[in-house]
Amino acid sequence: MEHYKKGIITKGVGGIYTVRDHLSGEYVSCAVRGGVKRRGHGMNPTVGDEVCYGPTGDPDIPFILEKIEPRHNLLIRPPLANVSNMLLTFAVCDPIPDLKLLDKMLIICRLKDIKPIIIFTKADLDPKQADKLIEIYSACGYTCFKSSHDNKPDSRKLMALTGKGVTGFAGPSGVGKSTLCNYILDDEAMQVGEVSERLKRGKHTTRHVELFEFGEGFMSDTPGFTSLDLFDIGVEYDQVALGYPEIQSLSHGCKYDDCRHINEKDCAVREALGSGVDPDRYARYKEFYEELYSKRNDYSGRKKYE
Ligand SMILES: Nc1nc2c(ncn2[C@@H]2O[C@H](COP(=O)(O)OP(=O)(O)OP(=O)(O)O)[C@@H](O)[C@H]2O)c(=O)[nH]1
Ligand SMILES: [Mg+2]
Ligand SMILES: [Zn+2]
Repeated sequence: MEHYKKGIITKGVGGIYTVRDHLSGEYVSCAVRGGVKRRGHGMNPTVGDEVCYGPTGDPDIPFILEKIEPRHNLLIRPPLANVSNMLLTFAVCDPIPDLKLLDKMLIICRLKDIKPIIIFTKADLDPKQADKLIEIYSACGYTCFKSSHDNKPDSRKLMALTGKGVTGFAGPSGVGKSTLCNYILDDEAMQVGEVSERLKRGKHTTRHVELFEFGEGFMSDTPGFTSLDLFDIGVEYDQVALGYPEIQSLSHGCKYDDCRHINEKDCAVREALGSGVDPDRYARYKEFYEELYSKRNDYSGRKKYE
């Protein structure tokens, strides 16, 4: 594959993929050869994929994907490969924040080795709720920002946090992901004195994932989504705590090494409810744990402490 060019998929619509060449920075359109999926071990080309591509001789579609490099990770929602950071975006209201979805995304970020950055948008609509949510999630150790019509996160601060990799937006529809993505790209372009490659979609529902150059890396606008099933994704009940750093750090104080923090005696996590542990976050932890545990249908070999 030495003679092929290398790049990253920035967009894929109707079987045609836009690839940004790593050396020239040029964008080219690529078709897919039937065999690429086989050679790529059944991988479907996905935005964020590192690829090799070569010429076709056909002026309509001048290039073709030859190979997909092994991935660091892959997300189904939003559909993105090789994600380094995720901007978990939730409105403080309109639509009301789906904190179950946020907590699920935090579990997935830990499992997939993705740095989560939480952004609460529409803070102008309910400033108190914004501050409350920021307080809860910052106390767990997460990096949080609030964003409103006239006060958005600084693009330079975000760039310092995100670095070279792919940064994806994730969150429900209508929370303001595209609005913020536009703002951040414009803000960056202004600061470096360039014309921005602004998303030209205004206030429309986003239909496709697309990567934009951001600092040394890429930022993706993505369509919103509402449902996410931890069981379908393959999350195990004993992985739920990965999305709850406050629970993990307290668990050293529990009487039992394998405390599940459900109904065990002398559980440091449950003793900290309302002080170190937010009761609503804990309720979601318990719900996810119990749901995955019963779906796994494996009650054997587990100690009961009651
Ligand atoms: N009040 C207020 N409204 C906002 C803010 N940010 C975005 N909006 C509005 O929210 C609506 C949805 O914004 P979008 O940016 O299209 O939302 P999205 O998350 O990209 O939605 P999808 O593409 O469907 O996933 C628009 O009418 C925006 O003007 C904000 O900070 N405050
Ligand atoms: Mg959008
Ligand atoms: Zn415990």
